[in-house]
Amino acid sequence: MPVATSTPCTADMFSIARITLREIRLPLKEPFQISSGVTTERRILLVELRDADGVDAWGECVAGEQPHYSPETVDTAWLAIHEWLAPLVLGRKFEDPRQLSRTLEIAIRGHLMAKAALEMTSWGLVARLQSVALAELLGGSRDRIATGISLGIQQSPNRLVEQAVRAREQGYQRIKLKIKPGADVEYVAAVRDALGSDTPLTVDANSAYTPDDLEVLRGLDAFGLVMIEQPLARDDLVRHAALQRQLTTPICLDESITGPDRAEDMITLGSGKIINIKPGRVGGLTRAIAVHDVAAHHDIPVWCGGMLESGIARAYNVALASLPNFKLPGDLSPSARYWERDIVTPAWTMNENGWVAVPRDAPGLGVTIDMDRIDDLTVQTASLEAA
Ligand code: OSB
Ligand code: MG
Repeated sequence: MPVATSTPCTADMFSIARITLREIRLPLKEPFQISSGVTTERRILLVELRDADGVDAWGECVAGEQPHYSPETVDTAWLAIHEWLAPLVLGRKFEDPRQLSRTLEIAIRGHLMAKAALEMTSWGLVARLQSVALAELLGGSRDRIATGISLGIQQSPNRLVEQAVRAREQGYQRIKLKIKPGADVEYVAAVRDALGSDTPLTVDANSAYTPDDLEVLRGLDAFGLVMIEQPLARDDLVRHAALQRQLTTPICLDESITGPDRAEDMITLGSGKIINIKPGRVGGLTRAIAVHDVAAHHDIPVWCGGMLESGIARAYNVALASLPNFKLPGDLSPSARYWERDIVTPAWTMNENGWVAVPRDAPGLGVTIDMDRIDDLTVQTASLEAA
């Protein structure tokens, strides 16, 4: 039987005729250090999808330059999309982005950030095709998102205190401190002392500790932290569960939660009490919503994490964070925290009380791609078309 390639797309279907990959280099205003490495300039992989009628949408891969946070990098994601993922989706008719998500999930192991880049952008495309705001397409109900800041590891406790004080003045609703062995209790104590007991404070270790560090981690219980994020290894839910039983501070998992199954495992084992959702980390928005739903079902609050992304990925994160179980402030800092000039207009802003507005009035992402800026920053491109 001939494959029905001539069937026109119904209103709900979409098809990708062309995928364009671009790498840009976007310098950070100041270096950002986490336990596993420092970033001074972002190499960012951008994705543009276009359907046969020329309707297009932009998205972004959150992989970093080095495999410090996850095994994926800009270069592995470029390879994965170019060689394996693009051929699976180009020219195919999909009923919705969820079907595209399943197609990638079934065929290819791993490469979640590469998959997410295509999958998320397909939501952007469908939002354009259906003339709805992305937040509405995702089922989000909020019109503003509480925002926190993530402060990188500093040279001294004093430097960190200065940054934390400035962040509070700017209105951030929660302050997160990156920590690592040797830059933990003393730093957190200094910040807690300077800010007083009312400012919501959290820490993020990016897997820098082991169960041997129990006494240091218990030392953090003294500071009334809202959570301690990802203290142990990414693939170690069992030891996180043992650690959680020894701590009063809730553990939040970031790197460990790669999809809804890991979220269920965390809940079953008691490995943590809060989940940081990054759609790029879990393979896209379909799976991010599935993690959100699993957590909601078990009364586990979630919040939206960040990956030093540009204003393009920020649009997807803000739309996702408008779902009801995003109950804690997200790492959704405004453009000016990271960049001299973002690659979208208007730039993302936060008001003086720490709220980011969810675009709801315009179809699609709610921001415009700054093509001049992107052209200036582009170092390589590749275009793939349906056969
Ligand atoms: O663990 O949340 C993290 C940045 C890079 C890699 C990992 C993380 C982070 C952040 C940044 O904390 C938050 C932001 O984008 O502002
Ligand atoms: Mg984290």
